Amino acid sequence: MDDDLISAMANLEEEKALALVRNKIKAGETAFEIVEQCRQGVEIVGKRYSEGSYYLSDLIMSEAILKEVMELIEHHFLTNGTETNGIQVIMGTIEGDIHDLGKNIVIYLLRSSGYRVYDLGVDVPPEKFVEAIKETGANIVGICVLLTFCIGYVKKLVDLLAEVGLRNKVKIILGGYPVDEQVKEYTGVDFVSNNAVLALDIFERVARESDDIRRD
Ligand code: B12
Repeated sequence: MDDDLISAMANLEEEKALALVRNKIKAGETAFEIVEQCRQGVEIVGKRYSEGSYYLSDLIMSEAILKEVMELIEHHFLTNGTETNGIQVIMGTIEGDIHDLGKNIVIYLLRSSGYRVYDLGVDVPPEKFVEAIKETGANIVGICVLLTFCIGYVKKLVDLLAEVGLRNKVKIILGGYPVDEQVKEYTGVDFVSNNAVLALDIFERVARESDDIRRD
């Protein structure tokens, strides 16, 4: 994988990044490959921000560029949205956290693969996830968390699901920059992923291996 797009994203070179994306689409790279390079670039933006060489305005700029990239990608890889595999998924960014670029990418990839996704948005309290599960009957839940101090709310959601007797009826997939095996163990979720390719693999595996997954 070339790292030209990764560095254009990291250096916040908007025009260059968009031109590279257009070229990569023409050259036949997949949406997954392009998104992953952008994610790696934006990860460097985050590192520079925490080291103090980038400011909040730079985070905002990286958001703007990534949104433009996603528009290009959606335009080129758009499916007609009518094909569905009937599998229902609830997605949301957990309470206290408003990061949603990664969540929206995963939602886009899921919808393109035929999933019916209910997007609860950002800053979603555990109770709202539970309500949505009850209302829709969906039994796959995707949660996004980027702020480490919000990981506790994910645990709160898992505990709440146990309390109301729903924990065994749903599979919970947690995604976002800080998640790893330790976070999985602490929160009690079923799977974790910090990249889009692995995320889609997990959803496919859960759908394949669970007979009682809710379909339309
Ligand atoms: C862009 C950005 C912002 C944007 C967010 C815009 C938006 N609409 O999302 C803005 C400018 C608003 C922002 C605000 C803040 N941010 Co910010 N932000 C980032 C940055 C640079 C990139 C995040 C991103 O979009 N990455 C690109 C996407 C594609 O990657 P991703 O989110 O990881 O998603 C991928 C995977 O994780 C996975 N995935 C994601 N979600 C899901 C869900 C499921 C179910 C699955 C399976 C997979 C999955 O697939 C995705 C595709 O590959 C990160 C740095 C970083 N390393 O992540 C900091 C970062 C997350 N932010 C940080 C901070 C501190 C903040 C602020 C507190 C700053 C401030 N002082 O105000 C606020 C918090 C606001 C809030 N309450 O949430 C810190 C968090 C530190 C920590 N330990 O908690 C980071 C790590 C930067 C840093 N190094 O310091 N931020």
